[in-house]
Amino acid sequence: IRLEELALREIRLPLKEPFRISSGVVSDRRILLLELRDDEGATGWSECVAFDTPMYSPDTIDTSWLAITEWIAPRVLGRSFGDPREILPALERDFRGHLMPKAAVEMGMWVVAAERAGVPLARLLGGTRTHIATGISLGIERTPDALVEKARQALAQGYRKIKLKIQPGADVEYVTAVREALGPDAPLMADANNAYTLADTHQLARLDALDLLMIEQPLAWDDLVQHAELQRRLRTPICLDESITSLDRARDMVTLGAGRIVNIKPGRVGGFAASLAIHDFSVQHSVPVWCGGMLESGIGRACNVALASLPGFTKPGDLSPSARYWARDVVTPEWTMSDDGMVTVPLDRPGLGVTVDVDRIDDLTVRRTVLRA
Ligand code: OSB
Ligand code: MG
Repeated sequence: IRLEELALREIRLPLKEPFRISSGVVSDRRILLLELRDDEGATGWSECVAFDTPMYSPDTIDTSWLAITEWIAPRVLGRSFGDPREILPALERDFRGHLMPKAAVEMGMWVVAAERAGVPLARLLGGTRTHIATGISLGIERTPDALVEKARQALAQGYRKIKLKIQPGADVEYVTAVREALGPDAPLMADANNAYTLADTHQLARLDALDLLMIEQPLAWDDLVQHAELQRRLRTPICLDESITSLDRARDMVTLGAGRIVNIKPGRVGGFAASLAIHDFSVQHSVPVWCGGMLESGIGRACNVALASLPGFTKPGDLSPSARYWARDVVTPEWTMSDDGMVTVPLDRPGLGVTVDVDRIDDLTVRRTVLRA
């Protein structure tokens, strides 16, 4: 596979409602999309999951744009790769960080490879599932009652996992209200996006009484050692998100006991090859994994759904349907969920499995640039 042309574009896609996490809020989603074309004319789309600001990881839309045009594109354009697994290593040599733009290019190359091979992306990756259990991630609300209302709706819609964003001042009281309203069997979890320190151990331990599936990334975004200390004091499993940026960090998590579950976001770890490596390692070590989300458009969602079809993804993913986020998505058909909370893996055509609505994307585009070999 040889990349001939790489187009970058930024679109603006307003979320139906602002999404608040402990470290920031997203409302008008700026999204960086890539269009790739190889030397035989096969094409593919991919999405860089970075946000407007470095509130989740150091990557942003603007630093990703710079990284792709200055350093990533020159390493892949016009160069032959036997397998998409060779791409991340070629982007890692003497080139630190910038995992989200690296991932966007790497995943785009997998999409092109799937198109060329005439197979669905999910199958090229080794996926075996046809339907994937879906969860919802609920942002921080102003009051416990407002959160209870959202959580009630989510349960009624069929979601198999309900994730509540928490922060100091909006934690035990909020989660308790939801637990009481939804009952003991509701599949609840919490995600703190780094809002706590070990000094908050006592407060976090109060969540143990609420029978959560897991607590996601309570401590610093790049920490493993303190999470290990915290996990020793909690009954609830810790799930790591921000801290797992590679297979090595997943190994460290297991070695240190820093967590018991991994949220895999391909954009966070440098793409599909790294995601597959973390998946395989986790299966070997009996660590459950699930696929996280980054408020992606339908393009990034297609990549996540394909990945989540692998056998080790045993917990529901943050794979909400298009209508949860957008008035109208950029793909057809839009992503939907059945009444029992399942998303169907599209296996009836090659590549992403959905049609990219280029007219809609053109309408939303605020800048575009084309790079050639
Ligand atoms: O931590 O998983 C996270 C959204 C923005 C930033 C961080 C996170 C999230 C989500 C959204 O939880 C998941 C989704 O795409 O629905
Ligand atoms: Mg998270």
